[in-house]
Amino acid sequence: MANGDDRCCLKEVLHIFQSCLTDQKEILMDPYIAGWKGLVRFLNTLGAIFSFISKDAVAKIQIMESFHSSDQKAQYVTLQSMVKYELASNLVDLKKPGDQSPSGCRTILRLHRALHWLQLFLEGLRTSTEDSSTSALCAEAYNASLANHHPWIIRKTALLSFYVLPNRNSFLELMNVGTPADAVEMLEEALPSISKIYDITQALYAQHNLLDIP
Ligand code: 1PW
Repeated sequence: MANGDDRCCLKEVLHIFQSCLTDQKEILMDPYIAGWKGLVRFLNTLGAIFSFISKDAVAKIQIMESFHSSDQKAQYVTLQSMVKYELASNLVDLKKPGDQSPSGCRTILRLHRALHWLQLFLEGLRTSTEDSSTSALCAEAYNASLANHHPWIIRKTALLSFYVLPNRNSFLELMNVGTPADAVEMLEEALPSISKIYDITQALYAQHNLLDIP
């Protein structure tokens, strides 16, 4: 569990995600990836069992970082510029990934679905009563989002890992923003940005028929 400098940074993470949004409703990729890196640090404070979940997120982050250090990095400044560039250059893998390395569009789609899970889970936590079960809230959020895209074996492992989540008040305290009530207030303030990021991404991917990239 969390201790010392590894203590949870969820408030900062949510603030980093807030900084993704531009006035033109574009999504900046640098803070999006930085937000995910923070989320991984947070997941790792939840115990070793969550490393199964964070491992895949780390792999996806690394793919995105390689685009950011490539010659084409200027195309990856915003989500919108990435989608435009990859579609125009025929880089989006509409068939199952084989030899070709995964596109940015495919990789972000996975993180986008996972962000929806986080959003639903934190929203559930925010609006739940003190005696609610964190693992049940997490499972409910997972079943309503990411689970629909996972095979049986991953669903089973994910649902099992939720059992180790601490109770609601301890979880809210792990967020390191003060009392559980302070944490709920922080979520109230931060979650609308996460939901905006989700909605903008969802609409952009729907517009370009990218929601089912295998
Ligand atoms: C406490 C709340 C936590 C919310 C954080 C979300 C982390 C999301 C990572 C879930 C990963 C589960 C295991 C990996 C599965 C991959 O097969 C799957 N990846 C995702 C992100 O769904 C699909 O990626 P793939 O195999 O198509 O490259």
